[in-house]
Amino acid sequence: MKLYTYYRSSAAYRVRIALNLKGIAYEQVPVDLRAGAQREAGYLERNPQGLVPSLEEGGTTLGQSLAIIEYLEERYPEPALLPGTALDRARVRALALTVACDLHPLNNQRVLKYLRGPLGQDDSAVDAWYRHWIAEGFRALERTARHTSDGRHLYGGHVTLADVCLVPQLFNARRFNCDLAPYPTLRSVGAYLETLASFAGAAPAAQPDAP
Ligand SMILES: N[C@@H](CCC(=O)N[C@@H](CS)C(=O)NCC(=O)O)C(=O)O
Repeated sequence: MKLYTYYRSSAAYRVRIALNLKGIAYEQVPVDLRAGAQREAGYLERNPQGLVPSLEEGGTTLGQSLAIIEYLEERYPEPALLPGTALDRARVRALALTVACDLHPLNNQRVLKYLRGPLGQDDSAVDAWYRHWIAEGFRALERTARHTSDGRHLYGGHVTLADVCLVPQLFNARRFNCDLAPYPTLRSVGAYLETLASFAGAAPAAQPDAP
């Protein structure tokens, strides 16, 4: 398997965590987002959206981190990233999608670039935008986590898809100096998960394309 990735991409970071958790060997192909490599013709053939990650296997390429992780979950069921009952699975997916659908896309590089470029916003406006959407998403996650978390995982007592989405988003929020004080449960979960080898090995600083 080949993962097209960028060390600081939180969507790629999710897939790296899932691959590590499942013990799947893979090769990394770095796509330098700062240099615009995601918009080069060769990469667009693989991923028409011009986004990382993409996962290549047996001549086929998949995009969208959550679709990739669900594919891995079906192919390599152990350890399971989704719990045993339909209701629990729906709740875990709801937490994961809060990050992946409602928070992360608003703060993606191309969105921030559009705010800065065509919409003429300065750095302080863009930072305010970024922090606003982190706060909106994290407030809701924290509120839910108070009922679902054991202090080490976002949902229940095992690592799930929700954790795989949370940790990269926490990394991103710290990078943009967001105030995380209002989210003690999220911080506690992140602090524990970051000690696990599968998460630590997927972290941006541990990637071969990190500067
Ligand atoms: N929903 C997509 C999001 C992918 C995404 O936004 N990737 C970002 C990096 S985290 C990217 O490639 N950005 C390139 C750009 O904005 O030009 C997924 O989960 O895979």
